[in-house]
Amino acid sequence: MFVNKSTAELEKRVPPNQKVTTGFPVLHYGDVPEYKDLTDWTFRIFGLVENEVTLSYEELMKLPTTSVQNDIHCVTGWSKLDNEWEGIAAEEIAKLAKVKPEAKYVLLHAEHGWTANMPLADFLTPGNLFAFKHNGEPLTPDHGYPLRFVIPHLYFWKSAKWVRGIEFLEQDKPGFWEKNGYHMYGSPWKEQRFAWD
Ligand SMILES: Nc1nc2c(c(=O)[nH]1)N[C@H]1C(S)=C(S)[C@@H](COP(=O)(O)O)O[C@H]1N2
Ligand SMILES: [Mo]
Repeated sequence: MFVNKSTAELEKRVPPNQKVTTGFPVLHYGDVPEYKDLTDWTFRIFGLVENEVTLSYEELMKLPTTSVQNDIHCVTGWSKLDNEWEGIAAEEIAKLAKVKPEAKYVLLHAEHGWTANMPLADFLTPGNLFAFKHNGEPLTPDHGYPLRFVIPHLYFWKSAKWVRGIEFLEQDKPGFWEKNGYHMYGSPWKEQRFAWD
């Protein structure tokens, strides 16, 4: 299966107790949102910012875009290597609202009230993006259409699908899975799967 990759390379790229998959599993809680069109869709940047911003889909799509390649690691044990994503860099979104110096954490808000938390510094790590394409194709509804966050250095549950906003906070606040026993930070390299890890 790993014909093109040496064992040494895989050891470096695949965190402990993860298995590489060539498929793209679909995992989430609740229903896949359905959109007739995106005229009512908005993306809200709020919390500890100088200017709160609400973007329409059209406005969002006018922002500069970026492409990145990365590996993703789901807490259920699969990793998927060499994903190509196209979207808007996390820094680009933060810049729009001017984040206040007191902000130290972010909470991503997705459809149906689903949330995911992470430190601001992790959110801003170069390579993170709000993606609208995966491997050259628009995101499918299952994988987060029209927009999902991607943060490859944390378990994939932090990569909110159907993301609708970001809140900047002074204190860390558990998101959906974090309230349900998952780790507040979630590093796959340290195997921070559950709250007690
Ligand atoms: N809005 C939302 N985003 C979510 C989730 C969810 O339940 N709701 N699940 C997370 C989990 S646990 C994983 S592993 C990934 C799965 O993404 P995929 O279905 O594209 O593989 O999405 C994450 N993003
Ligand atoms: Mo997951």
